[in-house]
Amino acid sequence: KIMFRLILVLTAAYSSVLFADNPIITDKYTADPAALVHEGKVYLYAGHDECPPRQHRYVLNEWLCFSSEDMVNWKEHPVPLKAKDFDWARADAWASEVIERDGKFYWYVTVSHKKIHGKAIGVAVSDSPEGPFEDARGSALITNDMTTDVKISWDDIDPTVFIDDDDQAYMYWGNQKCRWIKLKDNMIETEGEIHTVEGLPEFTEAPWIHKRGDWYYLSYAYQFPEKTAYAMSKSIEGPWEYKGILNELAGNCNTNHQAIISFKGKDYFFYHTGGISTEGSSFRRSVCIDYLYYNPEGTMKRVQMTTE
Ligand code: FUB
Repeated sequence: KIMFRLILVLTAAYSSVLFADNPIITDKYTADPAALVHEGKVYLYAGHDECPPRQHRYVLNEWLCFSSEDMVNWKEHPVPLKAKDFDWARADAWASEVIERDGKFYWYVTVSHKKIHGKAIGVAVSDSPEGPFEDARGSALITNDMTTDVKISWDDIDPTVFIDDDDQAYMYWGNQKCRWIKLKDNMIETEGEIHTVEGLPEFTEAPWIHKRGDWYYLSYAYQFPEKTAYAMSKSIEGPWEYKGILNELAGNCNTNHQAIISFKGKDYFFYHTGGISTEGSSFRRSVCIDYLYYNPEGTMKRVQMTTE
């Protein structure tokens, strides 16, 4: 009987080592994943949740970078960017995304502005996806006073950047309203007007743009607590047609922030949950990854969140 129990315990321990791989990073809290595929590797960029014990608020001072060749083993690259690397920023390393253009890597980030009340969007640049990164302009790309129809101070957050087939770059972002603007070829200046996306029901925040075949996809955090919903379009500038829920509430966490990529013939959905936190979870989040599947007509199947 003792032997039988021992075998059971050993089997359970072995299984958990082999299969319990969500969340993917377990030695620190990681939030707001953004993923980049480059030269046979996936780079994961995430905010570092550092909320002190017994407190319940967002404390993020830096972003982290990890890479993997197989989506199972992740290597951390030492702290490549902090909110304070932007001289004009006060704090708050909120959601971000990295994109490559002509051999340079541009990291679009959300921070709090020192002088202009509210959140702002900045951009850092590096010659390598692993950094080191430095502020690319010395000033914010978008500040809270540029969009005055939403009366909260955190409506200019969560940038996602996409380069279309004709090489025109676009940045989407927002909380409560989803905005977009063109970027100049240098990737560090905006071009033209700020637009507001129509037709995204209950848009909260966290837009992510990706393209597959002829379809553009705009996924976003929906309601609060957040699910992930998405819309599709035949053009990056819309109109967008709402397609429904892509991911349910992320476990014990109020926010739900996704990134979507294809890598080595498979599609992946990155998100965060409060998975490994023992003390409140909305402020101690952990990045998870699950497979993403498409239907034949291009819509996306609802994500099955797993612990594997
Ligand atoms: O991590 C801070 C904020 O929480 C992000 O900018 C939002 O997307 C939400 O996840």
